[in-house]
Amino acid sequence: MAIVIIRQDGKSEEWRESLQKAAPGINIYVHGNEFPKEEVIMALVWKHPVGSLSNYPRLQLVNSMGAGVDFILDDPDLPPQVAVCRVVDPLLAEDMSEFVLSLVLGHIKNLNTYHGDHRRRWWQPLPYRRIKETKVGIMGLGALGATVARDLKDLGFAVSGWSRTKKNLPGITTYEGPGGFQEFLGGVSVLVCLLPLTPETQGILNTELFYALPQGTYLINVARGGHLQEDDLLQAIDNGQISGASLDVFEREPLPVNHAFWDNENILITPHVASVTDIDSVASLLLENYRRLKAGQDLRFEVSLSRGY
Ligand code: NDP
Ligand code: OXD
Repeated sequence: MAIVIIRQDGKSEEWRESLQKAAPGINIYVHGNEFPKEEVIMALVWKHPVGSLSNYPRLQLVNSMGAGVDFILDDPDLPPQVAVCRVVDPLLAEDMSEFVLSLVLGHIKNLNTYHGDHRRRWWQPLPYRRIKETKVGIMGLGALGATVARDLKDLGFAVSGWSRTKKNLPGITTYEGPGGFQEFLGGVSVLVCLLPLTPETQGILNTELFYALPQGTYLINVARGGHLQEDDLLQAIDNGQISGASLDVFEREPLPVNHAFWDNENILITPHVASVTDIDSVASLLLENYRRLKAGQDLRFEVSLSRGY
């Protein structure tokens, strides 16, 4: 029995070495190399090539090497009998929280605008906003969203959150389901998307949502590019309904060089780096799932295939 690592970013060998060091007795292979394919029962994947999973006739578990599983569930060659798991890791949540906090603070203190002014040698003081005057709305209160919400609240931000099912998070005003959505948006001056990408959340950042927000709300999308209707955002920024956006994720990554987002001064682009899985931090979780799979035990952080997350 064995594990295969499938990713296309050149980091497979680094992952294999770290995992192998943590578990010398387990056969861990890298997709694309020569090895007996029928040994593989678990695949560790990150944006794997479509079709690659069908090389493994005895595959039982596909474990995302990140928090999201949208790219796995979208794979038409995902064998129907396999379980799908994902990474939930305190360090991943901490990193996300620090990233979102940087973006929110940068926005309320006008840092992106000053960066542009600097390039033009413009000296133009702007009014700034204080933490205690800022309400941040978090879409998605899961492993990442709940941590971000808690940390922002602890710093003195007013925080509201929206999820599918009811939550009880101290100091955070929570709303749930489609019925709670409009109320959740009320009074928000920064909106953060931390939803998983599912058929229900695809395209949720759209004109209808933008105009349900207070005028001048700032958008932060650190979830998936598929949540955002890109033309709707450009229009809402042009009209002043949305004051600007920080975007870390895109429909097409890398963002094509001729994309309109690059030229928009109110959009801050980062290359999908909000929170990156740390090998050492998740090695034990991934190896534990392999052992559980072999022992026929419940897997950790298995996703619901019907719900899509
Ligand atoms: P979780 O599955 O732990 O949390 C998802 C949250 O979204 C839950 O609170 C869930 O509600 C809520 N949700 C799901 N569907 C709906 C819906 N239809 N309506 C309202 N709420 C909904 O995910 P994580 O927090 O671990 O990760 C979130 C996403 O962040 C990942 O899927 C990934 O795409 C992205 N990500 C991005 C990274 C980056 O670097 N940019 C890094 C890591 C992750 P409920 O709690 O009720 O189930
Ligand atoms: C993830 C990501 O899903 O990095 O973990 O986007």
